[in-house]
Amino acid sequence: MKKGLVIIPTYNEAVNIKKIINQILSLPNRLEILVVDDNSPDGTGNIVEKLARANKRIHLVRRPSKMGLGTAYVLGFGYAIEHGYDFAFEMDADFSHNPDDLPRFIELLDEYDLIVGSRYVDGVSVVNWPMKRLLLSFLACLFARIVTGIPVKDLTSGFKCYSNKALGSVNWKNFKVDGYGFQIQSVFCICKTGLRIKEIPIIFVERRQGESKMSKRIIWEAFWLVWKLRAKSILRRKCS
Ligand SMILES: Nc1nc2c(ncn2[C@@H]2O[C@H](COP(=O)(O)OP(=O)(O)O)[C@@H](O)[C@H]2O)c(=O)[nH]1
Ligand SMILES: [Mg+2]
Repeated sequence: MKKGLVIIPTYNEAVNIKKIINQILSLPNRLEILVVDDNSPDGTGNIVEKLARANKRIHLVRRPSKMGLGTAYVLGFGYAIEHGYDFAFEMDADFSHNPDDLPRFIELLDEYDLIVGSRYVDGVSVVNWPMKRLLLSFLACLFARIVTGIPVKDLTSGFKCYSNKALGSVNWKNFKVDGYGFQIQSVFCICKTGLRIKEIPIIFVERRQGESKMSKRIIWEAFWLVWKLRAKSILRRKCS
């Protein structure tokens, strides 16, 4: 069986983390989990530390302060490469991404190097978002797709599975972006290497517990990034 890692960045996810870890561990794929916690004031790190002591499939990296989603993923990808995992997932702790979807991604790894869980591939599959947020996200993805020319409908998705080949094809250390920008640039870079990408439908459910950490700064950062990536494409510069 291939060895897979699910990377979950956390900041104040004490209400969700134990439940999501247990659900992932109960899947037949024998996945391992890496939580990257940024010293969450609500004690998420302590909960995971306790779980990790009792189960070797759970790993924890604690950082001293909130350093952003982008660097948490870069750390996780480095960990996956260093420890010889065959594939790695990006996933939120808040149940917006359903752990029961993970096997559907894994089945496609023989054919594809990046599998993107998509809200916009089969119509729109988002539950519990106000119309304004849905429109903003949908239009942002459309805008990013048109400007970058990358044929993926949900470029800001944070539910993705990378083969070790995909992880090794990108210079993650040069990524300077967070949140949505990180998601867009990761697909962009892998697409430019010519590796195979597949989008599969997921049902995205807005978090029921805890708070979103996305901000206006992260949205603006992604807006400017999209134009930078377009320029890189035209000038045939490296993606990162
Ligand atoms: N380690 C770490 N995790 C973060 C940070 N910001 C957000 N997260 C986590 O990243 C995931 C996605 O963030 P979330 O707030 O749900 O964003 P949203 O889904 O776009 O509303 C969640 O598991 C958060 O706990 C951060 O600065 N550091
Ligand atoms: Mg979320």
